[in-house]
Amino acid sequence: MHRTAPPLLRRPLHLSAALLTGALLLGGLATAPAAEGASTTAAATTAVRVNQVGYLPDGPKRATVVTTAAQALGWQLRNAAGTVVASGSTVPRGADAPSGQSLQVADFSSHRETGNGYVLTVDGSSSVPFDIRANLYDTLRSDAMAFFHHQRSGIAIDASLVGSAYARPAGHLGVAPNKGDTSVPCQATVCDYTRDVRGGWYDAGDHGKYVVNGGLSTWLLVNSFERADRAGKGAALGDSTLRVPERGNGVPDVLDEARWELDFLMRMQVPEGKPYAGMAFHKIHDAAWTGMPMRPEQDPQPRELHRPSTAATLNLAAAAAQCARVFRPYDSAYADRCLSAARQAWSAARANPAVYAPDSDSTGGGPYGDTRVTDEFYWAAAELYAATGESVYRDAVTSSPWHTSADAFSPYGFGWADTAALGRLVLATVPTGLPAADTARIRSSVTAAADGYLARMAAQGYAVPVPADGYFWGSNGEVANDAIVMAVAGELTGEARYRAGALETMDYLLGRNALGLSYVTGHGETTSQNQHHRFWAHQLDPSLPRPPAGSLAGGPNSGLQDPVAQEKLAGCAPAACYIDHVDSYSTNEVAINWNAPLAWLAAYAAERASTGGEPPAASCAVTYRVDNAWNTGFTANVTVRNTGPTAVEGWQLAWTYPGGQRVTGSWNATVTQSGSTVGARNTDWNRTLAPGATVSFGVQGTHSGANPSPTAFTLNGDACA
Ligand code: 9MR
Repeated sequence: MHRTAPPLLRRPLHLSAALLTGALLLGGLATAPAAEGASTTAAATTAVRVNQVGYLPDGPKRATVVTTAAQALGWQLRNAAGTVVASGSTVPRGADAPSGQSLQVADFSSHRETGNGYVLTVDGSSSVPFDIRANLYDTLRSDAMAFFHHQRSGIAIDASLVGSAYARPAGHLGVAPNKGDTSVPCQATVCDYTRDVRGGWYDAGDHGKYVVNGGLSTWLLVNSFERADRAGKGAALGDSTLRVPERGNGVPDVLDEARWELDFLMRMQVPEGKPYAGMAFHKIHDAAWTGMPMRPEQDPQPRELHRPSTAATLNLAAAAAQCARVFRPYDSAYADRCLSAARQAWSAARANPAVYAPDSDSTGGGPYGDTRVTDEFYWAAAELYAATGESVYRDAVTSSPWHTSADAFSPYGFGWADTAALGRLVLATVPTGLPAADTARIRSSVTAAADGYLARMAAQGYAVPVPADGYFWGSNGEVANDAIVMAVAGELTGEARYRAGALETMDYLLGRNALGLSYVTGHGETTSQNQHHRFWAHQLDPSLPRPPAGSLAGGPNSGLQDPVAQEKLAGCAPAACYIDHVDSYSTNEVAINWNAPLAWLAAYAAERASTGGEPPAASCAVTYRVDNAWNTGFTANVTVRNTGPTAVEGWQLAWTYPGGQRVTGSWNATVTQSGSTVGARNTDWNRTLAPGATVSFGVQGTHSGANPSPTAFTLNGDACA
C-alpha cells in the first residue's frame, strides 16, 4: 500500500515489491526451520486488556474491553483480597479500525491507592492481575537499558552483570572462527585498506552494525539522560545505577553505555588522506546472512565495510556533536574528540551531499537505505549549533526547509530515516542563540505534534498514537518515539495531559493492545518471548536463553515481510499483524532503535512525579544561612547533607526565592536562576556526596527590601527535610 506523501514527508513506509524481495533475505536465507513443537504465544485469554505491569498512582488508568456489546458495561476494580475498591461504567467505542475489534474503555484513573494484585472485571471477564505503585517502572528502566550491554560487540558479556544464561565470549574480535572486526576490508571497489571497527552494539537479531541506526539509538540514550538531568533526576541514570562494566567510574552509566557505541561510530569514519575522508562507512556486516541460531563469537562469515553514505555521516555528526555537549562535564577530552569527529563529518557530508545507501544492498545485512537526507542535515546542524553556537551551523539550521516545514513531525513518527523531528527536539530543549520567537515557534511545533498524537489516541479504543496505516516494521518503536515527543511537550508546558499520553503508550506496549500481549519480555503476565535473535533463540534450541527481560519486539507490521508472518497472519488487522515466533523477523525482531525509546520512556515513567504517588522519604537535609546582608545585596552559605543510604553522584539543589532575590555570583557550585527558581549544580570536584557527607557552597545576590530565606529544597528532584 502506498500513501501519497507531501513534498517533504517521508515516502510510504511499506516497502515496494522489489525491496520486499530484498528484505525477505534478511532472515529468509538465514533461518533454520523452527524446532518441532515450537510454540507461539498463546492467544490472549481475557477480553479485558490492561497494562499488565500496572499503573502509576498518579497516572492515567484505563483498560480496553473487547466486546460486541453496544451499551455501556459496569466495571469493578478488586484488590488482592477480592474486595471491590472502585466501580463504574465503560464508554463504548464501537468498531476500532486498527485492531478490527469492537471496543469499550474503562477508566479507573481516580483510584490512586497503591497495591499489588488488582484485577479489573467487566461483564464477567477479568484482567490479569496488575499493580498500582510509584516504583512500577524501576525494573523496566534498568532492564531496557541493560539490553544495550547484552548487544555489545567486542567485549565478553560477563555473568556477574547479566547472569550465566546470557554470558558469552566477546564477539568479532578477530578470534577464529570470527573474521572481524579488528581489520575489516571494504567491499570490492569501495576501498583498498582495512579498518579496525571493533565494538559498538549489534543492531538487532543479526550481527550487523549500522551507523545510521547506531547514531539514532545512541542519540536517544544520551537524550534520555539529558532529559532526566534537566528535570533534576539525572542521578537515576548516574554512576553505578545500571548493569554496565564501567560502574563506579564517576560517569553516568547510561553515558558509559552510549560511549561504547560512540567509539564504534567514530571508528567507522573514513580516515584522513583517503577518498571520502570524514564520511562514515554506511555499515559493516557479514558478507552473507548467517544461519540461526548463532552466537556472535561463532560467526565464520567474512565481514565487510560498505560504501560511505551521507546519511550515516550525518547521523554520526549529530550523535558526536551531542556527545560533545553532554560528556563535557565528565570527560572534556572525550567531548573534544567527539566535537572534532562531528565537525569533520559535517564538512564531509557537505562536500558529498548525495551519496545514498541503496535499498538493494541487503545481502548479509539490512540496507538502511535512504535517498532523502535533508532531514539528516537539519538534525546534525541543530546538534552542531547547540554544541558550538557557531554561525555556520546556525545558518544551516535556519536555511533548512525542515526548520519551517509543517511536516517535521510526521504522523508516522520519527525514525532512522526520518530525523527532522530530532532537530526540532534539540532546538526546543537546549538553549541556543536562536531568536526567542523562533525557539517559541519550534517549541509550539513539538506541542502541536504531541497534540496530534493525543488526538489520535483519543480516537482509538487502544489509545495508540500511530494511524491505522502506520503499523509497519518496528511499529512498537514508532509508538515509543511518539511517546518521547509527548513527554517533551509535557516538559515544555507543564501540562499534565502530555505526561498522561506518554504513560498511556506504555500501557499499549505492556498489554493494552489488540493481542492482549506485553511486547516486552519479562514485563507482564503474557509477554513476547521468542523474538528473532541469533543468540536468544530458545525456540530453535532449548539450550539457548530466551531474550532477556526488557527486550521489546518490533511489533505489528501489516507489511508481513517474512515467510512466517505471511503464512500465519494473512488477512490480519494492522494492529494484530504480529506473531511471537523466532523466525518472524518482520514482526518480532529486537533492535537497538526500538529498545532505545523504550529505555527512554521507562526512565521517564520511573521518575517520581513531584506531586501524587508515594512521597519518597527525604534523603537530604539543607541549611541556608545568610552570612552578610547590606542594602541591596547579600551572601548566603548553603549546606547539603546526604541523609540517605546511597551515594549521590552528581547533585543539583533547587529552591525558590520568596522575595524576588536574584543570584549574581556563586562559589563551589554552578548556580543558575530562572524566574524565582534557582538551581545549584556540583562542580567537577564535589560531585560525589557520600552517605552522611555534606557539601557547602555559597551564593551572592541582590534583594530589595526584605531578604527572606527559602524554606523548601529539592536534591535531584526529591524534597529535602
Ligand atoms: O527497522 C528496519 C525497517 O525500518 C526496515 O523496513 C527493514 C527492512 O529494510 O529493516 C529494519 O532493520 C533491520 C536491519 O535492516 C537489519 N537488522 C535488523 C533490523 C530490524 O529488523
